[in-house]
Amino acid sequence: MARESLDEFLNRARAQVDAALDRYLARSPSCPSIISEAMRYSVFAGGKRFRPMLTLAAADAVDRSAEAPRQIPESDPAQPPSLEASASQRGFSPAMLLALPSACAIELIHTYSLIHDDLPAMDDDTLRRGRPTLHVVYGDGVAILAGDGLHAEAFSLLAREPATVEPAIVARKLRLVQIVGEAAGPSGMVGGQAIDLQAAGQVPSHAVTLDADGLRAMHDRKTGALIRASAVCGAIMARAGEALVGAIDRYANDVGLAFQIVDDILDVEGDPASLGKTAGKDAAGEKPTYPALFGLDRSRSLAADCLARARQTLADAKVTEGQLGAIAEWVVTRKS
Ligand code: GRG
Repeated sequence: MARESLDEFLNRARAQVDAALDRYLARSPSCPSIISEAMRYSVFAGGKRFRPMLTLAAADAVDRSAEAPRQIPESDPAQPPSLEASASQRGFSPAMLLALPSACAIELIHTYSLIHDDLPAMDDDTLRRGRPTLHVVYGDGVAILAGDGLHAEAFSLLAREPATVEPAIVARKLRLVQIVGEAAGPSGMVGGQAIDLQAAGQVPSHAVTLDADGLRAMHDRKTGALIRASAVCGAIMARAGEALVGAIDRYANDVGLAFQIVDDILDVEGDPASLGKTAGKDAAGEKPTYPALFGLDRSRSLAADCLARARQTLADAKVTEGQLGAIAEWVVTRKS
């Protein structure tokens, strides 16, 4: 059978992620409708779902690789609710189904980070994913609370799903809570965002100037950590051994760096209509970026180096690529 194209995989996986997010997210009367509406405004605003795709593709790749069994024997046949049943009919492997909640949890954290990043106290942006930012529509207070709500929902979801008392799966879920918490917290995304504020001169008493190493270190925390966690969660839920988890982590490290470099390039070159956000903001804010430090050509070649290293990592670890290679390539060649 011909291998599914990346587009086919993305369409299939996105549909499952969107359906699962809709099912998982609290709504009235379990929470006030204004919070439900605000969270959903941002979660369903048309994001690319890059991180959940990485989680699912990593789970699928591990499932296909020799080191892990193709089936997950300990999944509990008494448990699957209707979402899992329908996902299964659409060709999701058991490993991908086990990874789906963590894929969604990470998208919730990513969405919260964008909501807070857009606030006047942070990046002060009025356009995101082609629509007015959440605080423009609902005000700063509700936007802060919607971000807080998504953050908390993510950890509730990681603990809750897949709903099973199977000890091996419960142990993996607990490991994911730690990994995602560290990636999103002060050692990861929050720490990176703090450095970003300092570098942008928004904390005058603690301003810093970043050189190339400093820029890399900021991005490793701010965007890289959550991207790495996305892939690693998929691998762990698919029962990857430690060597394979390590390889997927190194692959995602390069993919995350490429993602950020390309994002910086698009901020200079991108068409605002297809970017869905305000282009040229980095330069306008005199932010340190790859094009600013290295120029556009060298930035492009740095991103291409990341792609080559990511592919080599998979080959060295004898990972059956599945969609992981194509996703890395998409990151480097995407136009928006
Ligand atoms: C507020 C704690 C806190 C953190 C915010 C990630 C972040 C930290 C800010 C986002 C700033 C930014 C635009 C970074 C560039 C890379 C990036 C994360 C782009 C947005 O991610 P995409 O392209 O967005 O996956 P979509 O809309 O497709 O989900």
